[in-house]
Amino acid sequence: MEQFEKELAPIAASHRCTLYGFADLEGLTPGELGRFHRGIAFIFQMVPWVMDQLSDGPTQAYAVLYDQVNQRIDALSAEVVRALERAGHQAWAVPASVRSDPENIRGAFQHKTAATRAGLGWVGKNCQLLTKYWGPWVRLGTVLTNAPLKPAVPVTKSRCGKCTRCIEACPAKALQGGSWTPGVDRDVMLDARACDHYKKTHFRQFHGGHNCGICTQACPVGQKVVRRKS
Ligand code: B12
Ligand code: SF4
Ligand code: SF4
Repeated sequence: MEQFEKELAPIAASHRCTLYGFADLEGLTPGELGRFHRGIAFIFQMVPWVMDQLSDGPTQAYAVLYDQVNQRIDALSAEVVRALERAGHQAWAVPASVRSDPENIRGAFQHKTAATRAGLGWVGKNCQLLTKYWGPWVRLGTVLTNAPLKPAVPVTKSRCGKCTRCIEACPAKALQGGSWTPGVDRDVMLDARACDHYKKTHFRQFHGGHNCGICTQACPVGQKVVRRKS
């Protein structure tokens, strides 16, 4: 595994991946993905000035960035799968943003699960992954594998404290106020249908209603990034 780990660092850097870590996913991968007991979780920071302009909804700059970062996530994941296969392992790249189960509004595997298990951050009251440094101003990627990677210590606690800024900011009243613990039902934090409906009715011009980010912009942990950069 040492050889693969040496190869991974320059591959991740060449796609401008901000952070990555190894996750123990034993028992967490459903159905046909059950063969994969490890994950590599990737974090891609978003451009601060673009994120800071989302207080009234998505912008053209955000829609473009969303596309570009998704392409970088998928390109990095594909290259990492190839590197793992060359080393004799099986691997599968979770798509950056594909709703494979439209009925239940879910993907095939949740990037946030890999990220918390890889010790990279927690799920906030905005139902998004926050890192200490970038807050929720990040997008995520995941490669699932059966390679015996040494996993990090998972994050198991929210650091949101008493803050409620994202809940107050959401125009759809989709954020429910619940705090995250590993395995808690999504509904405790987010009414996914309300969020989805709001985006589709108000922001259809941006990727058919897949963009919003008002709650992401409002987060004080994200806002710190702007203050650090100015
Ligand atoms: C479907 C989908 C949506 C749906 C449902 C959202 C949801 N939270 O489920 C809707 C349309 C509402 C949506 C909206 C948005 N989305 Co969206 N979406 C997805 C998608 C494609 C699948 C999510 C899914 O499967 N949900 C099912 C539920 C059960 O899971 P979840 O909330 O994602 O994650 C849960 C688990 O990870 C669990 N968990 C965490 N750690 C652990 C540990 C253990 C042991 C266990 C058991 C569980 C567990 O906690 C979470 C909450 O319950 C993902 C991509 C992906 N494959 O992950 C992007 C994704 C979640 N979306 C993303 C974003 C940015 C958005 C929006 C801001 C829109 C935009 N791009 O402008 C909004 C934000 C809404 C919000 N406040 O959360 C990002 C989130 C980035 C981040 N920092 O977290 C993702 C990860 C895409 C990406 N590649 O970065 N989205
Ligand atoms: S992304 Fe969803 S939860 Fe966040 S502010 Fe927009 S509608 Fe509300
Ligand atoms: S706005 Fe506050 S409560 Fe919401 S995710 Fe950020 S720190 Fe947590």
